Amino acid sequence: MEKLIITCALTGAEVTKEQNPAVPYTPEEMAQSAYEAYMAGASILHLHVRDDNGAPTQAKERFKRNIELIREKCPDAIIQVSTGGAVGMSDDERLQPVELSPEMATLDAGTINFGDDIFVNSWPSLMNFAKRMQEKKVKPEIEVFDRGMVENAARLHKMGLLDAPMHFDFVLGVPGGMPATMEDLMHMIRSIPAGSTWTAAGVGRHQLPMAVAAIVIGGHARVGLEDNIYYSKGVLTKSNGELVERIARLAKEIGREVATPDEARKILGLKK
Ligand code: KMH
Ligand code: ZN
Repeated sequence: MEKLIITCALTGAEVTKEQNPAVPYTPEEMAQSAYEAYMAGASILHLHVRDDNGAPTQAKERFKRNIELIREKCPDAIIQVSTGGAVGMSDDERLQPVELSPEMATLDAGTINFGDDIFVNSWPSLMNFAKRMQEKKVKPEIEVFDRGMVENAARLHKMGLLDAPMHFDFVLGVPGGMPATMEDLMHMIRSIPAGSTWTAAGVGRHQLPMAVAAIVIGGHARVGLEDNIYYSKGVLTKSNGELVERIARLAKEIGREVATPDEARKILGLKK
């Protein structure tokens, strides 16, 4: 099996310090949290950023500041910006961090119910996001919340808007999306084009079992406070680093080595 790429989703748009004080908001907190995750074995840092009040923002300047501080502490980490942002943001708002030409950005591949909200990603939007990433030479991580989204990605690929090999992130356990079961994960793995790579991101209590499944099956794993604020049932996690450290430790125990950022680049076909 190839080495395991660990992605850390540091803060997201939905979780708050009221839920877990370890959720980073400021650029300084983000850089420290990124550093701990990186030192524990994360090679990809999935970024949302917050404004001075802790609210999610896609402002380019705020992303730039966060990335600068993260770069000082994690010089070779792969930066993956979110273009999902938060529910209700416009496409133009969401696309701003792509202008900074990060190595990777997320491409949310369809519309779903998202808890009480609707996360809107219309077909014209998908074409727009894919085209912009292609123009900026940013590798998309295709965020898949449901099976039909793999078909959307395949259609974008046919149209020449998504380049192979594609990288998918299966987000399992969002209320409104596919559940986090082994059957669902296996079905998703079988549905993606040959030669693609994939990551599993379980939400809430599903984070650990989905990451372990990915280690065993040969995919890659995403953990972090964006998706889960607990270490175990009823016990808040102390940090992103703690969540990454456990996955790195389990991978080693199971006999799967953890990829460095440069090894992750090779696996994903990224040029530094
Ligand atoms: N915050 C969610 C609405 C992504 O990063 O691309 C979307 C999200 C996915 O977090
Ligand atoms: Zn995200």
